[in-house]
Amino acid sequence: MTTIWHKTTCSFCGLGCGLMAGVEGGKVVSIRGMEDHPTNKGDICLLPASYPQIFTAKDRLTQPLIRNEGSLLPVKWEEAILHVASGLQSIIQEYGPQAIAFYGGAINLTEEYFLINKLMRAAIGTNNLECSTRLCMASAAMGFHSTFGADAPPTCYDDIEEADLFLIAGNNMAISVPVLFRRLQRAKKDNGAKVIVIDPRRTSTAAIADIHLQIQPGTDVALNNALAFVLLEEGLVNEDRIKNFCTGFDDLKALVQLYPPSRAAFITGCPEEKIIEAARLIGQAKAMLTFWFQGYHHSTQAVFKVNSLLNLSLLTDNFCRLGAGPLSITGEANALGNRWVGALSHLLPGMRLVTNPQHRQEVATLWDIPVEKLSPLVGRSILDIIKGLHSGDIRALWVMATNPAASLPHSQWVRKGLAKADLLIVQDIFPTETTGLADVVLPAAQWCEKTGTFISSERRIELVEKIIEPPGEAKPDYEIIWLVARAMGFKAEFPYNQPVEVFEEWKRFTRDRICDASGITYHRLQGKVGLQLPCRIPDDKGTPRLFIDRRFPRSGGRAALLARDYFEPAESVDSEYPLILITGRVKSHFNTRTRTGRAPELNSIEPLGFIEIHPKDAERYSITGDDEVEVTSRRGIAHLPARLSNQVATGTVFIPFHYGELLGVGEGQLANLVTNPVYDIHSKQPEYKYTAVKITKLQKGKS
Ligand SMILES: Nc1nc2c(c(=O)[nH]1)N[C@H]1C(S)=C(S)[C@@H](COP(=O)(O)OP(=O)(O)OC[C@H]3O[C@@H](n4cnc5c(=O)[nH]c(N)nc54)[C@H](O)[C@@H]3O)O[C@H]1N2
Ligand SMILES: Nc1nc2c(c(=O)[nH]1)N[C@H]1C(S)=C(S)[C@@H](COP(=O)(O)OP(=O)(O)OC[C@H]3O[C@@H](n4cnc5c(=O)[nH]c(N)nc54)[C@H](O)[C@@H]3O)O[C@H]1N2
Ligand code: SF4
Ligand SMILES: [Mo]
Repeated sequence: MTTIWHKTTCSFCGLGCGLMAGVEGGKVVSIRGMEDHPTNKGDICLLPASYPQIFTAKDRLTQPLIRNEGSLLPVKWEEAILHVASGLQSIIQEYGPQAIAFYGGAINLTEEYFLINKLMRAAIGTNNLECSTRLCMASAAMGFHSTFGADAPPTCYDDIEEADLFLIAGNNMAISVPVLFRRLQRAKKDNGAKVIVIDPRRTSTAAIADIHLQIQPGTDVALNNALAFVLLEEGLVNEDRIKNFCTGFDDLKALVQLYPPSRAAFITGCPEEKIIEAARLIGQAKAMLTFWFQGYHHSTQAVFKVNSLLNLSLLTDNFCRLGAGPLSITGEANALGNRWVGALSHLLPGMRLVTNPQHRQEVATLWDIPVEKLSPLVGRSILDIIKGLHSGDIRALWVMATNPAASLPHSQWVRKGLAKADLLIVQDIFPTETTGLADVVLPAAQWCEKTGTFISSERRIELVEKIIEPPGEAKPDYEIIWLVARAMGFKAEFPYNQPVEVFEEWKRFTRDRICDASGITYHRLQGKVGLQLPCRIPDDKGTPRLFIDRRFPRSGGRAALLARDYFEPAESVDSEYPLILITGRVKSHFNTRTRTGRAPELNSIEPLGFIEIHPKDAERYSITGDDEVEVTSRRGIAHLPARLSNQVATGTVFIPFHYGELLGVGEGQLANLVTNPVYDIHSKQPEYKYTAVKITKLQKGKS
């Protein structure tokens, strides 16, 4: 049989690698990297390579299910849609629109986020619209916004080959974005670029560092302020030049006086000389590119961490120049599309804000609704939605393409909340920890089974096309949304038949904004590599870099240097809970494992969870490798086999967060059984990377 190859884009992380999917007899049989794609140039990581096994997993959801006397039973689509629509309507009638909430992932299509935005905000009239971006990129978005006035990542991947210094903070890219890591390694080898890694663990990313600053978890702001101190102290900052395009210089200068390297060394546990050495490298770099990720965002100081890192780029003039600036990778495939469509409770479509009256007016005009229909009140963040389920203020929750029962912190509390909903609708492709709690399960078509757009971390918009049929009765999420909307009575507002119609409507919301997609059509993207937004007119080739004229979208046009004081994480270690738990990722699983756990090739690499313990700590607790360990926090208990490792420092332990109880793992390995549901007050992003725990040995390992 001949294989027909289709161009597509990876649906795992937000790097957005160009892929070729080989289809034979209506099945995807092979996935490889697209040779001439500018992002990955043919390279590919483990995850998409095994996707053919995910397509053929036996337990795909193929029929809508409704809970009846405790059991989820198959029903026809008409019945499921009617059930959802009438359930939502009766809750709106009884409790009002603020009793409804939606919670999505960040792997849906831009078109799908636009539709759910229209339904929630313009039709139902609530801003309780959230997505897993809250757990992932909300702090980057907020950091960008406060520092230079817009959530607009300014650099591009081609800056990698132009840089002579990579500053990588809280990002284990060797595991989480391997294609990017390899590109960076090549640039290091070819151009002699230097690497600084800031991470409390000795990761495989830190292994290539010229300087590894192995800080205590949560202490980045103190470190960044000390780096700024040295830069200023050693005359590595051109004050006059910086003041031309930045505000706040004097305030920042005053604050960092409180952070001499000696004090930062005390707070971070990182030797003073190393901090000075790193600052000198930063000050002398010709072009510094900075990367950061969840080591920053999963913190109650997340936005301050981002601001204080952006300060370093601004202070050293490493901004808006070839090879220089911040290059934050987004977590999931369409996390940037999700942000730009406005799928968080404080946003409106097209990089607009709920609280801005002019933005509300613009959106109301575009949707042709009275402006009063758009609530001026910021909706609930996802953890506040869970609180609302507990209190009874939220009565219905619609979940699409995310698995909150496994991925939110303090999962027992989350599950109790989800179970309290009068109506829990869960739209997924597989049975998950969350579908298990649902009143209605809606089977969705997945990547390659539907058409729409993704926007990658460098603002590149790509078309991902339908190349195979979804199994059984599974439907694209966009179709499910417009069917529910119509059944709720919004027929005129949701007249769509094809995603391209939604895309064309969305484009109008982007006009003259940084996310301007006016020059994009599906036709322009079809079979080709995407274009970088803004792309304003039909023959516009896109915009690789933003703000090259050093005019920022803040009043006065200058970026903000922000003086951010360090404070401690929300909970602290003590004699009862003496260890700091960090949670994160392994190479072979993606998030809650619903897809990677179904690819035998991937699953066999790390089929079970584990806890990494430093050999010295292990000795202290008489633990040897493979021993079963009980991990207890102030909220819950998990059980995991021990893995002794020098990757973690003494006093810290690490658990990968992927392991819910399904797919042969069983109860007890989920990191979120013990994590803390507290968040950064600015971004409302949870502190997944700092939990005080104790460990005890349960039983002797097999070996
Ligand atoms: N294989 C694989 N790839 C993935 C994913 C996956 O699940 N599996 N998920 C995707 C998604 S959604 C995301 S968001 C990304 C996340 O990608 P990353 O952020 O790179 O991954 P994490 O393992 O969550 O955390 C990164 C690092 O932060 C460090 N860290 C912890 N606390 C601190 C701190 O206080 N300061 C500093 N500086 N560092 C700290 C941890 O030790 C860890 O090495 O990966 C994406 N790619
Ligand atoms: N302790 C701890 N917790 C964490 C983290 C951590 O580092 N530590 N990381 C956090 C981060 S950064 C993130 S991004 C979140 C991720 O948390 P989640 O969003 O819960 O993770 P996923 O497993 O990616 O969930 C995606 C879901 O969508 C389904 N799906 C896939 N394709 C489609 C589709 O086309 N349509 C529909 N309807 N469904 C689809 C999948 O089967 C899966 O159930 O977890 C967060 N939780
Ligand atoms: S690095 Fe990210 S985008 Fe590229 S192939 Fe791997 S998961 Fe996909
Ligand atoms: Mo993420």
